[in-house]
Amino acid sequence: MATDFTLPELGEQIETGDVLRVLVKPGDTLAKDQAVLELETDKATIEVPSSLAGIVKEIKVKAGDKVKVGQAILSVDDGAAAASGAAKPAASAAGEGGKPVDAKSAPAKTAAPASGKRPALKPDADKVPDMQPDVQAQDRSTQPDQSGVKEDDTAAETPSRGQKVVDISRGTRPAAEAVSAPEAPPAPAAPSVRRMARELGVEIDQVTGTGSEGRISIEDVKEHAKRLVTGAGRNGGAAAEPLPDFSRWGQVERQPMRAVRRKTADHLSSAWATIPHVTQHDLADITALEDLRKRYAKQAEAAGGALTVTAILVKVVAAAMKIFPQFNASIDMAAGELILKRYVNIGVAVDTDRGLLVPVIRDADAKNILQLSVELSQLAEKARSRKIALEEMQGGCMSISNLGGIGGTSFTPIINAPEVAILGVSRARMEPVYKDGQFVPRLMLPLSLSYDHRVVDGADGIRFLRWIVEALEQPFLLALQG
Ligand code: CAO
Repeated sequence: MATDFTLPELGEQIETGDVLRVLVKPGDTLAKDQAVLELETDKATIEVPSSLAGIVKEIKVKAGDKVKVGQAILSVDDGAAAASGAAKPAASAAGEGGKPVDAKSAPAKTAAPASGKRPALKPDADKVPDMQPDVQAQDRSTQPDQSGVKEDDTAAETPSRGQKVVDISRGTRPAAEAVSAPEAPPAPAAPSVRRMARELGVEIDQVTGTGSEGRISIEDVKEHAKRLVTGAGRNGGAAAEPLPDFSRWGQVERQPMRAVRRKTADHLSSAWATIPHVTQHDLADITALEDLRKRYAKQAEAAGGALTVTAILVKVVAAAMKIFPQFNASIDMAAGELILKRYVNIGVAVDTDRGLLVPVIRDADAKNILQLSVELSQLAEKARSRKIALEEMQGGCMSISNLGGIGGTSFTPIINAPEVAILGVSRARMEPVYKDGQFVPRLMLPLSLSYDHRVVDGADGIRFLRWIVEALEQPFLLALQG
């Protein structure tokens, strides 16, 4: 009998994706957990594993299609699947018959099937420790293991491409390492409440539940949505003007925006419209630092990293955030509260062929520059090769955007909300600097700090930036105060 395989839950807040490739064709014998689709979502490329086994009868989507959670992807005749598919997919997040286990009721983050196994499509960066240096262990040790959820043991035995619970990358991820992955506890909410949150575009994890043990009700979700609307004034209430007919002036071509581009556009317009930005510029004399960087470059190389100015800046910015905690905050206008973070995670903007991605280095303050240079190289490579997981791009406290490898003298970076500041870096160049009565050639690095003026006053903004400049000019300051 032919059964439809529908697109299962992809993770919190992800409802759609663009089909990059269909990995099977009619007539193929499909095994349970075999990857059937390569999908690009807002931030990551994932492979979608099948919960069905059998003979592929019909493919219902094609490359370039936009598909939604719950949409039929292909149909499978399970009558011929005795060998590989006879067993019920009890350990899969997708239910029998290929239907996601109540896709609405079981968002990836929260759904742990009765077997205690993780649901199918949870993008979980913390499950990618194999790509990380030793520091990752230290990293994880700072995070509570709240999940108690384990990976599919079967997958651990036979880690074939299709069996990964979440295949953000297209490589294999040893499930044995994934077993130790910590996971945040699910927000306590009924399926109908989750559905409502999704429809309203509300992140269920952000909602405060008023029920017993923090259970979230529909009213809580509505209240949260109301606060978002009245408090944040999303997009400043300004509607875009209608576009003219450009073809009146010449030939034009319309191209669909890719998922990452759409997400970037939404995110940045919202940040630009809702955050009162101020940008301050300064110059750091990195002549001495450049000598040090060159002297120790081999050590970083031997460790598998690159001792670049960005890696050094991650360390400096992390140290500065500890000294100026108002930069390690988020603002909750609706509640009239500042949220101060006791961890320091730094996002680094990476230019990829899919667009801008911002992987996050966790607990950057606790890592040395060598460790950071290795981690940054790995994360940038993963971002560029589409192997980065969604969660590796979440939880940032402040971001760094270094365009200096390309050029430029200064720019005004847009804050990566809900963070409150971002450091832009332009191209270092030799400049004549007046020193001790004469002009001397010095290597000057232009820095541009944008901050949320609701949270940071101008005087604090320049103190923070000055501290960064001084730490770059006198690295001893890092050891002394950082
Ligand atoms: N000034 C002068 N030279 C710089 C520099 C700077 N600010 N930043 C980097 N460079 C140099 C590096 O030293 C390196 O030179 P060598 O090859 O001689 O060693 C070269 O430029 C390339 O550096 P890199 O880009 O490989 O390494 P990085 O760690 O400095 O940067 C990363 C890593 C990921 C930040 C960078 O590759 C990148 O993607 N930058 C773009 C970020 C972006 O798109 N921001 C915009 C966001 S808002 O629209």
